[in-house]
Amino acid sequence: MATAVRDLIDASRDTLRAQFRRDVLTGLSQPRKAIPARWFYDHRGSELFEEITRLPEYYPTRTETGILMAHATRIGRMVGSKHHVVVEFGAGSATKTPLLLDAIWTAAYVPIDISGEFLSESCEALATRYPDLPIYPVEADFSLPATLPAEVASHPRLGFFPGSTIGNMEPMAAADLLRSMRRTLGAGSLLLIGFDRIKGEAELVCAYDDAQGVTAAFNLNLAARINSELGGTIPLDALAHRAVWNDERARIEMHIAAKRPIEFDVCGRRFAMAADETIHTENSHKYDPRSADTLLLAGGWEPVQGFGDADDKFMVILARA
Ligand code: AVJ
Repeated sequence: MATAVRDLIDASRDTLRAQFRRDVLTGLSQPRKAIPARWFYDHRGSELFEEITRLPEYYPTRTETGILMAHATRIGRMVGSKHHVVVEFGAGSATKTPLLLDAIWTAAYVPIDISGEFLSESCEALATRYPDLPIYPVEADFSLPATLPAEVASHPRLGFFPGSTIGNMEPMAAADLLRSMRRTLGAGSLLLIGFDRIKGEAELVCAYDDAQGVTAAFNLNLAARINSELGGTIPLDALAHRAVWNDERARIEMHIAAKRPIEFDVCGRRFAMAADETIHTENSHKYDPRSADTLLLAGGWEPVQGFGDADDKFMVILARA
């Protein structure tokens, strides 16, 4: 690898480390401790998430995949015979992308992801599978408006935002993100977006507190990461995973709870947690068809057609800007 490229990667890693440090120190200093969910995804965290998607309790991934497979032909028909540029937000490992690329006419594929490393890996895999498809990866934070490569300017666009990732955001931030996507893609564009549905509390809690403890490991990995990357002294054996349904906000919350009173340092600063006090680490908002439509409209997207599964667990909505 050229030295310049390596320097760039090192520089972006430094910035990420600085942002992690700032988010953790700020988050632990609040009266209600909270750390943004994006910090779950270091290498180990990404591996654990992949493992989560295969758990028997974690229905979203396999349900959404089933919906995309079952409705591929209809989605293709609705998108029409014009070649679209597919822009995937937070593409990650891009495992669901072929389901869409096989269903519609694609002029080019533009995955936007904050992790350049992950991005180049998934692009390589897609390039092997679609040797004639132009791919333009964009390494960027998908919550900020991005400039699409000039090469794709002349084609209509289809945004792809699967996985119910939108659920990680509080409604106001989710509407902001949808508006930002509208700006990136332009008026008249299409968006195919996944939403996890509101369902019985027991099923939801199990999906975020599985019997094998993979989700617990995923959640607690954040504390281990603080210790190893920020010189933390959090006693990991004093922590417990907690997943709770917040009915008022229609969301699953994940917390890291202290089993006993603890004190620890992070970056030379001292913090304390009382027994049962928690660090709020994730929100996963759930929607019904109406609340999803309302959110899309607030973000500047007109729902065109919803696609679901037989058990009403998950939905994929096609919308137009
Ligand atoms: C990747 C944000 C969609 O909220 O279900 C899985 C992350 N957290 N188990 C979700 C997650 C715990 C997941 N999203």
